Amino acid sequence: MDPLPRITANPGNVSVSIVVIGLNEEHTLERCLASVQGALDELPANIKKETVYVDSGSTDASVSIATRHVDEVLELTASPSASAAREAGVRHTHGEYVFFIDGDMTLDECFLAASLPLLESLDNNDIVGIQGRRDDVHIDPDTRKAQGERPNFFNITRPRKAKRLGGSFLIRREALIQAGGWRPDVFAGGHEELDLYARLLDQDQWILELPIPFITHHDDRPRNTLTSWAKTHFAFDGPRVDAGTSFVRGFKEPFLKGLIKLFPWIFATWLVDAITLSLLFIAPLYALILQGAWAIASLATNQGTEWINARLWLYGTLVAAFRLGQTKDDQPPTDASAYRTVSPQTPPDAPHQA
Ligand SMILES: Nc1nc2c(ncn2[C@@H]2O[C@H](COP(=O)(O)OP(=O)(O)O)[C@@H](O)[C@H]2O)c(=O)[nH]1
Ligand SMILES: [Mg+2]
Repeated sequence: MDPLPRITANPGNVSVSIVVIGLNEEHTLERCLASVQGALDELPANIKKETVYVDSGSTDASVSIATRHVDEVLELTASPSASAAREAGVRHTHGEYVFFIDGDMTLDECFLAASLPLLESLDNNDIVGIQGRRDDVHIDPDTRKAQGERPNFFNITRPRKAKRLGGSFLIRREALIQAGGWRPDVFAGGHEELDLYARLLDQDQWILELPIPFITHHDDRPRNTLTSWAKTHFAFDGPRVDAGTSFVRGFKEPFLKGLIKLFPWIFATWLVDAITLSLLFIAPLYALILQGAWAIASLATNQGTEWINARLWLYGTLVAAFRLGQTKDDQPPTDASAYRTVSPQTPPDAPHQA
């Protein structure tokens, strides 16, 4: 395969909607929205563009910053979550393609011009979106200075089907809607992207990952202390449990096939664990050998992280299963009643030429 797919198509009269979300992102939002505009400016003029920013009650200058940069600002009045915001953005826009980006990210100016014509020209139905090489910068929350970086977060060195989805990617609207869109009750940091991606994969649709400049994510969460690690992995209301919720849903709804495609090693490890557990009673030595062999196989195939993750995710899934058994599984509203338009500068029923 070529290192980069060649772009031969001349994009026709397609339309793209940019959905930016944020909650108290005044430090990064201006840069984010300017970078989005820069990337839109690189697109051919015959592509229709619309931009929407969705907020959920920011108490800082986010909303006023956004009103200067985008076509529309929506404020969610119910169900404040990143996924609810993205879903509201989807429902309020009309482009055949939707591009998501978080207010704490900046976009490379070439990404849309490279990815949109390519996605438009792909006629295989199983690739429905594109993401590029994401760089992360860790920001000290107090000083707002960069503390460190993690370039190429997903380690993309060649075009491939994405293994993970972040908060930013380009996607065909039709595929997104068909998969059921964003789940408003899956929370930020709680793997809402995993939840969506598993449903896309369940319908045999993938996001293509290209080694091209894409976004920089400015992450200002406190990190790497033992407490933050423990909280991430073992809190009853932590992301591990939220991810577990997607697993439980995957079994119930089901989009299990999508989850297995995303995490084959985790499911295989669960199976091996189950066999080990049964063997423990009849032939303990074989149980040990099986676990040892599986651990070695995991390391040898670079699946060591998944081998550990399997146990963390089992924890999250068990807690989530227990939770869902107790609570009603209701979806917060994301229709028009759930948000208000702050700056209706464009007619809501038609994408417009930027
Ligand atoms: N509108 C809206 N945005 C949110 C909400 N919660 C988080 N976000 C935004 O969602 C994005 C992702 O959240 P973040 O905390 O950075 O989690 P990350 O995915 O781990 O980087 C950021 O731009 C947040 O500002 C929310 O309730 N409403
Ligand atoms: Mg973030």
